[in-house]
Amino acid sequence: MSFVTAAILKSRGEGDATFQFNHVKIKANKMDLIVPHELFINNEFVPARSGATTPALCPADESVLCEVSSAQKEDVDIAVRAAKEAFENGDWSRMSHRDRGTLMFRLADLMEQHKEELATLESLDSGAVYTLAIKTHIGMSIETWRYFAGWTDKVHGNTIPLNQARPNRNLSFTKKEPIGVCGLITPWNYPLMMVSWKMAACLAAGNTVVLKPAEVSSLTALKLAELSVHAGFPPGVINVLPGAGRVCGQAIVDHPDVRKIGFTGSTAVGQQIMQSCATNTLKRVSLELGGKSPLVIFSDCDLDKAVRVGLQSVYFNKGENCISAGRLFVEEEIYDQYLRRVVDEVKKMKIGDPLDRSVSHGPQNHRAHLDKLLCYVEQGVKEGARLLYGGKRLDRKGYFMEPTVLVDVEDNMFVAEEESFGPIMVVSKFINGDVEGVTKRANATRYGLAAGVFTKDINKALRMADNFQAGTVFINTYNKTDVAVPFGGFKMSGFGKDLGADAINEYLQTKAVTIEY
Ligand code: TAP
Repeated sequence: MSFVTAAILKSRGEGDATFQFNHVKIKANKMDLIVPHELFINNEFVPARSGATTPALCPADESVLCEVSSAQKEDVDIAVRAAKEAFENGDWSRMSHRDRGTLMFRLADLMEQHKEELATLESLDSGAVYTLAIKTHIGMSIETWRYFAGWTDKVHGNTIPLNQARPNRNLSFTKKEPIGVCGLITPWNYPLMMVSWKMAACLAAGNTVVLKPAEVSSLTALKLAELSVHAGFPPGVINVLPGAGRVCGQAIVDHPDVRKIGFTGSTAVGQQIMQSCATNTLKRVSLELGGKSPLVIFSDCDLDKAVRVGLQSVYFNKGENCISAGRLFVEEEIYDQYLRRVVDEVKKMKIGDPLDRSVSHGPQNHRAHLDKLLCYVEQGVKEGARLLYGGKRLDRKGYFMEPTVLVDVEDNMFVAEEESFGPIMVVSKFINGDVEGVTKRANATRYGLAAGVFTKDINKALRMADNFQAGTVFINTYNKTDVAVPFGGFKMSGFGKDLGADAINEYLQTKAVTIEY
């Protein structure tokens, strides 16, 4: 019997009364949600040793959804031990690559079956509008698991010609091996999707995982953990530890038995993590960090599309989008017209309960983030940017902010340089026909996550694509990501790729074997 057959037979499929765990029941969206809220270690939900918890707040009405266990250093030690045992001695370590893929496909199928539940939970916990959560937050997560499940049996090395030790001969070959226990640390903007981008690639490569999701939005990561048990993942392969970054995250980063960190979050924390990895245990690290992505709109574009997509480039997921267009550069000739049309469209956006299917703009993820965004607008106006629309918190319960348009932004202003990570369009004008000048201005940022251009002149578009200093470039579109396309930044937006074939390599190490015969 193969290991995967054994694992599946041993697995506690849905409805198996032997898999019991503490959970809360939440009624929402005409559903009864079963929500795990404790740490997930070695295929069991357990409270933090210290008993510490933090409340999970619903950003739409500021209510407490549940108390979530908060991992401390001692919990990290236990989880890493479980992950190490699973990697070195467990069923996972003996399973064939293809069998690992089978488990990942099973998990994706279960996610699909629980899609509405997952999307509802994501919406409640992060403020994402349900229609987007189902398509992007959850839909793309499922695709990601399937995409990387397909990679599990396609990882292989090379044979390499080398100098012979005559009269004998030699042969060298390389093997791509998993690294071991990997620590994954993720942000709150697309909670389950950020987890899936990293975890699926990491497991497809054969590693085991200790994940720390963002403390403010960890519920879908715990639900994923529950589903992984039903799918048949052996104990210790996936461990999920909600907790504070400076406590639980730092303990994962510092742990000597964690051999790789996959991190998505801010540049400041990424730098700190890289420093810790270098100083303490010299572990490998990949960093997906902040951005301030330029979008250049030429007057020879399809204006209807540039308005529609321009709005999406900023307000998608209420601006809590790493590749969000942080600056729009609009050619002088169409500047006023473009702004007029943008404001007309922004006024039509429906703000409200994210579970309401007609709503397109939900609340910001948490209170501290909303406060930061309001200060950001204030600072922009203080430095001379013109507030064309919005800029205020809505007078209702929940962390709602008006979609905002700041215009006439000069290059040296705070809002021209810093990422907002919120629904704030920052617009500057450029001189008619000044391709070189606008490219220079677009690249004058320490970040390099994404960039975009709208023009019907394909020569101009491709030249811009050549010259943008960014890991992702969009031409006459924006936000168009796909599980098969590598994703990651240049400059201070980090290094290492999520998605696509490149992502698997982030979680593999190469071993060279030489034989004499
Ligand atoms: P961060 O504050 O950097 O937090 C990211 C994660 O790191 C959280 O889980 C956080 O824990 C944890 N963390 C904080 N300090 C830590 C430490 N000392 N050691 C280990 N872990 C630590 O970012 P955020 O506010 O969640 O997310 C927003 C940022 O992420 C933006 O800059 C955005 O651009 C970037 N982002 C980038 C991408 C890509 S793909 N490049 C995608 C999404 C977001 P807590 O739970 O305590 O906060």
